[in-house]
Amino acid sequence: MSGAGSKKTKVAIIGGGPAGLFLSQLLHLNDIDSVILERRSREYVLGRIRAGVLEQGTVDLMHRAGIGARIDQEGMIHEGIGIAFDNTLHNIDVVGLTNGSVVTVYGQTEITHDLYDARDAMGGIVIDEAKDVALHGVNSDSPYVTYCKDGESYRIDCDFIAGCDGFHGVSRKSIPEHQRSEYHLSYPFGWLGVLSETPPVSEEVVYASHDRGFALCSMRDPMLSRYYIQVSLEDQVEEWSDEKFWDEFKRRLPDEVSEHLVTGPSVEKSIAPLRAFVADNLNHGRLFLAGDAGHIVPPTGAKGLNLAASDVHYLSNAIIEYYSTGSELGLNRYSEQALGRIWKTVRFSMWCTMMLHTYPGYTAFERRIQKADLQYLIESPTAQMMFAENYIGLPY
Ligand code: RFL
Ligand code: PHB
Repeated sequence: MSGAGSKKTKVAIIGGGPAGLFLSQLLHLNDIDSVILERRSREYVLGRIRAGVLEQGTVDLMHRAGIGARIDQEGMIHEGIGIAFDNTLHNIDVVGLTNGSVVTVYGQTEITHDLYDARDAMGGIVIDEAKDVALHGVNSDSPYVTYCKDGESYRIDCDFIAGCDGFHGVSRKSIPEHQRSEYHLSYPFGWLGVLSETPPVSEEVVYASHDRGFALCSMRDPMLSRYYIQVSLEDQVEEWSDEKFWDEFKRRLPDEVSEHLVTGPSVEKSIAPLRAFVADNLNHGRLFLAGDAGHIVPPTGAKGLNLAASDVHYLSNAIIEYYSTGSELGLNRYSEQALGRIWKTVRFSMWCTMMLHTYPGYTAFERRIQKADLQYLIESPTAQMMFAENYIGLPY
């Protein structure tokens, strides 16, 4: 191709979110070089507010990637979780039900920071504001990617391409449609999320079901709260003044929780639609999909980032095995192995979503069944065990 230059690397990674950064870091620690191509600026990527609840497997992956020091200091260990309905708060004793397992609250923004710092310290190559990224020759032994930056075009030859570019990325779409099988489900509502520099209303994360809609109390640190409410898909974020948000949020929480609510100006506010999606093959020739590029779960249950971490665990191991032994066994198994855990986690996220949200058009009968589901959960040790086992994260 004509253009400003070409490079060669072992793994071209599309997307500099957590999946791409984790993968590049783990490969580098095993002397496997990679180049990350990220469409956005670093400032934009580091400014995104997203996940907050991490399974132990994700924390372990951070340690494997050499970025465990800050989460060990600043991560908030959570031993239980609150479920609220009918103006009452119930606690699920996650640590007791799982022989000592916990989750850690630590923002995705902080993980991304830690990963960028580690990549910089090791001289990792992350090309930001890479435009028009395109994948070529994924079914050949010599794949390559092309992109433009500052008006110049470039080519990177590689052994493998990792598609870590999220749901809207280019990697999955570069697989011919007749060779893709995808499962999609859209929910008739979204989540309005607010970040506020106020002390969290509860020590635990609280999931609240209310006739007016779902609400969620989470946090980032002792002076930073992260709250969500279910909203209609037609709602625009501009329609939600801070005052309107706090008012609605408060109404959906039990009195014993809302009486502790401290309100303040929002420092971030956004609406995300809820969807579920699985690409039923994460491998096409030399292309491997990981994270949101291959699947999306509705955020009830806090699984999206955690699934990206388990994908990267499997994929990094397979690539490391290939370069150290020449075996392609792990690479050939990657899609099936990752999808086994993904489908079970999609199931859990969808069940949580179904139990906790109000659905337009639901009959009184259907609402009663939701309540029975919640009642059963807080009364039955068996149901709580199932919940806790999934919440801490299924084994890798
Ligand atoms: P990302 O983070 O979307 O990163 C993909 C990156 O690829 C870039 N990109 C491209 N680069 C080059 N060329 C292109 N053509 C490109 N197209 C896209 C993008 O700019 C981006 O930087 O995907 P990744 O790495 O797979 O990570 C997945 C997670 O971000 C996601 O699953 C979680 O945030 C989901 N999620 C949660 N997950 C949890 O585990 N726990 C939670 O508590 C949790 N809460 C949430 C969430 C997601 C939310 N939203 C906004 C969807 C709460 C919310 C509200
Ligand atoms: C969050 O802290 O952003 C969060 C917590 C729990 C969820 C989703 C998001 O289920």
